[in-house]
Amino acid sequence: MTIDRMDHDLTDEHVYDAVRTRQWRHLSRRGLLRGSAVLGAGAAVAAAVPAAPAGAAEAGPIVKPLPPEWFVSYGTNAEMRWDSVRTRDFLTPAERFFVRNHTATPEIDPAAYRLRLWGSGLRGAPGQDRAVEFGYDDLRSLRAETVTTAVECTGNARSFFTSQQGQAVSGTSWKLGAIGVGRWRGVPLSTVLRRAGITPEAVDILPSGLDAEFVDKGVNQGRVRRPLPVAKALKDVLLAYELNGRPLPPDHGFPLRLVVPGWAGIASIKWVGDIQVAAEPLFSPWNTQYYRFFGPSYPAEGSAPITKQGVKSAFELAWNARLPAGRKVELTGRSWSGNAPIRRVDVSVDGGATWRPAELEGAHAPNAWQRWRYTWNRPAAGSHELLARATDVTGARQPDTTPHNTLGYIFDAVVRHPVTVV
Ligand SMILES: Nc1nc2c(c(=O)[nH]1)N[C@H]1C(S)=C(S)[C@@H](COP(=O)(O)O)O[C@H]1N2
Ligand SMILES: [Mo]
Repeated sequence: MTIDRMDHDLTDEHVYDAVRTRQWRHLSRRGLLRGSAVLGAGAAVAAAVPAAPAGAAEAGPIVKPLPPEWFVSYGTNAEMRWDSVRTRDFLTPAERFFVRNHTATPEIDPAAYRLRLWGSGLRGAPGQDRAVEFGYDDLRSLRAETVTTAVECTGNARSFFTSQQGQAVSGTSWKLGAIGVGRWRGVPLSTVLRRAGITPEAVDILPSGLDAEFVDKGVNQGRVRRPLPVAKALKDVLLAYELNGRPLPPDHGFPLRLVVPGWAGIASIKWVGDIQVAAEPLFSPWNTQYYRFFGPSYPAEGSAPITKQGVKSAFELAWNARLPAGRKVELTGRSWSGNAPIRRVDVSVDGGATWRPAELEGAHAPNAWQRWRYTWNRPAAGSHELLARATDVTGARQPDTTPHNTLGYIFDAVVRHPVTVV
């Protein structure tokens, strides 16, 4: 097998996933995956995931309060209500940040916590256990960096496949609230990898969470984990221990999580307990089995892995909000794109017949959202549908419909937001 990594920019999520998919298909066709030394211990099989260090008890699906005025709760997951967003706050407060848990928030004692790095991509005598550990205080004593970035679930807006397009999808029925923008502080992953003795031969890392193993339809998929290329890991990934100036809340990864700017939410592994560093490509169900498009218009084994989040917009309004008739109504909202900054946002207050530009507010921050406002002049009493359609600087614009995929990923079409004017 040729690993032609020199030809590709692996810091680009799309390129990385395309390259690894090709390798994965090649290896599976040749039957090289079972018990294979090619892939190292963390590859493919859940049984190869090392035991978690001590200190991870389960605290409950979600620990923080979920007041109904801030959240719509789905058991292990909870989305932010857009009408709870305060227009003046660019950042999402930690207590209002959406939660996506495959199982449940674990309770981790920071005094017992260790981050363990191991694998064939670390320096050490061949055949020896090349493992390096860091405690919580060790990590906090290293030079810190701060990064403002969104974390968005790839299934965000999934419910609109059904409500707008009449299509069946599986997974949490998110509206548009499975996104938040935080100011994350922590130690650059590059610092920790270098201290652990990463070698020039290392190609992939595989961070695993300390939450319980994920069982999906009777199959134990092991700990939540998804590989990252070393190129991205060394570029701008953070091992975060703070969100918006306070210690990470338990639900968002306390004591330590990855924050991977610009990549799908699943890359930002919470409660990270160990990181395999490998001189070979790594795979996990989260890049071979999930995060692909399945459905009639895709190959039976699924599309290439999904990476870009698309362009989306949301009004800072309740679903079926009631608005006053006969006056000026200030509509506010936000738009964001997985590709690039937002260039313009157009709003329609007549169900999509006519459009006018919204006024963009504030400077654009990379990997975050663009705020905007729009004045609706004296709406008439009755039911209306409000639409917002964003375009980013690459020219990517929200479409009217999104092609169906059965796992309901990347709904990027314009959302029709119902309101009643009284
Ligand atoms: N260990 C672990 N990390 C995880 C998850 C998880 O269930 N377990 N969920 C992932 C997914 S799918 C998303 S969208 C983000 C959500 O981050 P948040 O709950 O802090 O908003 O975390 C990711 N990291
Ligand atoms: Mo997610």
